[in-house]
Amino acid sequence: GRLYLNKVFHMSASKLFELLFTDSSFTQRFMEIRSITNPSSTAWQKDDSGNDKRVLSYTIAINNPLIGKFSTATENQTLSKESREGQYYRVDAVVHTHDVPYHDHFYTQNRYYIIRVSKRKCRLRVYSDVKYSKPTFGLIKTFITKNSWTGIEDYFRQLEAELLEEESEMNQAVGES
Ligand code: YK8
Repeated sequence: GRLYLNKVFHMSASKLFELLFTDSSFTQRFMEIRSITNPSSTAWQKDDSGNDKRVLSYTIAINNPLIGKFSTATENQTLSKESREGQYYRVDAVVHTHDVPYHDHFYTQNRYYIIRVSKRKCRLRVYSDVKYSKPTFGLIKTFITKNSWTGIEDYFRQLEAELLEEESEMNQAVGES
């Protein structure tokens, strides 16, 4: 996968996990900014293999005259059993967009790592890959891949900016302690 985000934040690893992977007010605000509507999610639940899973669904705004205005999306998240509370979290997120052309040909695989640096610092790394579930050739493949990369890059650039904003608000509230 390609590395889209690699950044140290001044907050604990468990705090960052909570912001990104629970129904936090941060997630709600970020979705609003991204024009993501109708969100719903299942609770984290352990599966047979010992990983935790949840499923998110939402509608994203696309606003591309060639592709459409909106698409529904489903995101299957897996929190690896190798994760260690407060130390290390790995979440794999598989995103399917259902209402775009060739939607049954491709999906996006995002891998999030949250790694403790110190008590109040952690690193976030996000790798992303466009995957093909059907043979896809030539122009169509180029078109899908380019569109996906642009969309993914933009999304994680904004996620980083909003997390930095959240971080500075949090640390102001706590003071320099
Ligand atoms: C998640 C990757 C591709 C998709 C989109 C598809 C165009 C297809 C063009 C073909 C619209 C929130 C994206 C960007 C939609 C948004 C997805 C988000 C940002 C027909 C020529 C949604 C992370 C994520 C992953 C993949 C993104 C899609 O948390 O271009």
